Amino acid sequence: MYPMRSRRNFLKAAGTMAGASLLSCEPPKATQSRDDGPADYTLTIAVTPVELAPNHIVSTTTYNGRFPGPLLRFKEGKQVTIDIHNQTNTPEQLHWHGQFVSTDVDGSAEEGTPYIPPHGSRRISFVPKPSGLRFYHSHVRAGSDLSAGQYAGLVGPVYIEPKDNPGNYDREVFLTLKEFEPTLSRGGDMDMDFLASRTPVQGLKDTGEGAMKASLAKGMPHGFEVGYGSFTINGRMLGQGEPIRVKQGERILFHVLNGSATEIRSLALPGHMFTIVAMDGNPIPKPKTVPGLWLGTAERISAVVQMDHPGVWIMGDLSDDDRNHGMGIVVEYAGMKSKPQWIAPAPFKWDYAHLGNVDGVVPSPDQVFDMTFAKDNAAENGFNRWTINNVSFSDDHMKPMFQVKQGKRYRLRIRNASDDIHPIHLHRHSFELTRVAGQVTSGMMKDVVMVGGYQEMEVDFVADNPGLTLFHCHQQLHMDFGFMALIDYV
Ligand SMILES: [Cu+2]
Repeated sequence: MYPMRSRRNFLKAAGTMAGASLLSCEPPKATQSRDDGPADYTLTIAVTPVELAPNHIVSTTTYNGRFPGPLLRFKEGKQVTIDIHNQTNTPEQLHWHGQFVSTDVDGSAEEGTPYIPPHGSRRISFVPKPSGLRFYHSHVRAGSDLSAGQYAGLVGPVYIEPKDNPGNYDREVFLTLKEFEPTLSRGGDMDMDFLASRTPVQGLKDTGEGAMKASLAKGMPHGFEVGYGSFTINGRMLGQGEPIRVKQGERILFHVLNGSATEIRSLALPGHMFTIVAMDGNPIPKPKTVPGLWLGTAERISAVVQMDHPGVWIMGDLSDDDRNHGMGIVVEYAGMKSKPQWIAPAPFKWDYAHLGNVDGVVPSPDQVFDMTFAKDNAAENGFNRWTINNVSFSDDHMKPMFQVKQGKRYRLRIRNASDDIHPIHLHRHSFELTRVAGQVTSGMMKDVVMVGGYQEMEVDFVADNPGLTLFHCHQQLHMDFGFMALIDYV
């Protein structure tokens, strides 16, 4: 075993962290993977204050006393050792989202990863891959406790440097979008119509609406939803942090992470377009230029913006309400001083299929797994209970739902019999989008994708990382109330 860090050393480390810029990275120390040597990185989980704005300070659980957690820059294929200290009273899991790691370090109790015990530590080592924008976050069940899980400040970006870097940009800026001060409400969720295909599949709609009608007829209220009091980019409300200072002609590669526990986010910059080069860290077949971005919970987008429209602008969420409560950051051209301006982009639809190859051809899967998602309104103490193929995942229902063999290709044929959009996530593997709401596509590898209300989707994955593998909706309120399934290698 390795010695615990002394409190004095921790305070010293925390002080260094607090002084670091939110947009800068902390370079790794010398790589060292011996059990008794120093780790490459140390992450300390503790309840700390986070200053969202002057005189607007929240107390929440963070990594290294800051939000977001420090940007970790790894090199693809080069082993890293990380010490994780848990200074809270509850067991923690730290999930390496989007990486092909083993179940021992993935950070999912459902797969068998050991917890980081309360007031205890764990040292882990793994080989980072694949390259691109990944992240780390808490992976514990919050349930009705809105201080736990990803409702807390337990989110931080990871960038894995590719072995060769062909990037055509001047510099990188990392943006983590995240809300604070969550509360429960019963209003029902807002309808969002940004996805390209909105024509519902009639059979799914009949099922979903029938179930909801029957529940309401029994006198059930609508199930709880979560709302937020404050909205931030890199932990600061709009106008409260340092602006992003740019020069005319610069090409900036934005790495955008939706670190929300439950929300779908959007982002636009008046007078500028985004050229998407990677989704969830994976290069897309051909860069595509769009007027704005949409990201489901846990999705990431890497996009280049050519700075060719001088001014002082608000880069922010398309929702006026959320932007006015902080979801934005100021972009300031050199030499320009004025009140930051927001101008909404012309309406546009978010079309996953067109970000991939629309006429693409994919290998036939060895086997197809059907999955139907459904909501049982307010069935669990007022919370909606979620099912996959009529099974609600819980401590009593953890049996793997699907079996795979190493090296085979599998297709998940997904049918969403609910009106909610679900950002579904597969651990320890990437999947290829092959059909989105009836439209064929190929070449886009992701680890989270939004399935529209009453819509269908097909994604393929190759079973290339043996061990229990968790599939779930990344919306914390959904995953915590049954929306999970395990896949096992046989
Ligand atoms: Cu969901």
